[in-house]
Amino acid sequence: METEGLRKVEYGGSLPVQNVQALSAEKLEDIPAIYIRPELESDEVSMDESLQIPVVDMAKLVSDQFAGHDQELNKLHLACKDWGFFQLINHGVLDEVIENMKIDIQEFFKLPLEEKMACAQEPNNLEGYGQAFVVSEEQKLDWGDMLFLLTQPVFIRNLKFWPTNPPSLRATLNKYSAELQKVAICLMRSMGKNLGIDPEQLAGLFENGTQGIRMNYYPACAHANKVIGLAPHSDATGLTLLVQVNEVEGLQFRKNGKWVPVKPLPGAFIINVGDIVEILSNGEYRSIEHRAMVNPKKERLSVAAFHSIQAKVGPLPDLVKEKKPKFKTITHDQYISMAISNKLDGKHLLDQLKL
Ligand SMILES: O=C(O)CCC(=O)C(=O)O
Repeated sequence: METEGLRKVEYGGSLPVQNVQALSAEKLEDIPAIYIRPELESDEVSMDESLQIPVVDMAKLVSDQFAGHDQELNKLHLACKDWGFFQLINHGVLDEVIENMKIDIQEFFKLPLEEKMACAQEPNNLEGYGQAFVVSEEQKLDWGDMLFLLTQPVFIRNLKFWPTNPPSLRATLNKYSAELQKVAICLMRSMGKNLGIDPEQLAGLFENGTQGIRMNYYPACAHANKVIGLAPHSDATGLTLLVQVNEVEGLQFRKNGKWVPVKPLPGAFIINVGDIVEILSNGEYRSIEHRAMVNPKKERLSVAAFHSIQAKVGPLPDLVKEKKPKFKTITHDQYISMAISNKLDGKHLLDQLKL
């Protein structure tokens, strides 16, 4: 599939709303109604401890000399087909790179509001410090703030949104971004093998693609069972690599109508398939709805790296030679504008593209 040429991508914007960290510091007895989610009362959260996402060992995936290589490829294939989520161990990214990312982002969110606002979002631009996907005055709001930055390729970086404090953050993010991009591309190669296509085709799309990193901060909330940190959504991008920063759990994904809490393994990346990979794979792989919940006593932080393509979005031609395409093919620009107008809204974007 040909790429459409790299350029700066316009990701639309978010309406400015109150900073949640500052709001939570007011220690209000009642929180504003705009954060209260009545739907949570009827939600079912799975208590089944055995329902945990698959764990994939990257060292076994990359080398065919490794005993268990084929089984690991199969494990990855089933994880992408049946779960849309997995944890990746032995990924080769040094602990130090991940730990520095965790330390620096915690330092950033600890800064006084005025200092963080030096990187504030601007109208019609999702990058910067603020909130995700607020598109109407009426919509319910998430109990969280975030810093979103476009990180790869290097020339799309908009450094005015990159914090200068803590002083090490820019270099830390630069290293983290490059390392995770390598892991994502490597996984694409294995997914390509599993899909029975030229692995370089899928890897190449992501090599020529983009990466954005969202650093999420969910303050503690005394009414944690009534609010959502990040509303249910599937990722409009291709592949997401997430780390939970401070041991506070909160990520849940939807399986068989229930919300299943993820228990992160130390040092692992939590990986999920996004809408673009579901489309490229002609529906073979699944992007799954997930959400972030809030803790009543402790703040929660996470760092999500989103990997995407800069090419037409549609099933890979080699996968629809003998099979009917399940999705329309549209230009990258059309895809981006649909993704923005759908905001974080379940899986509506995919439904609109289904044939
Ligand atoms: O905070 C989390 O665990 C989930 C984050 C997430 O889903 C996102 O940033 O899109």
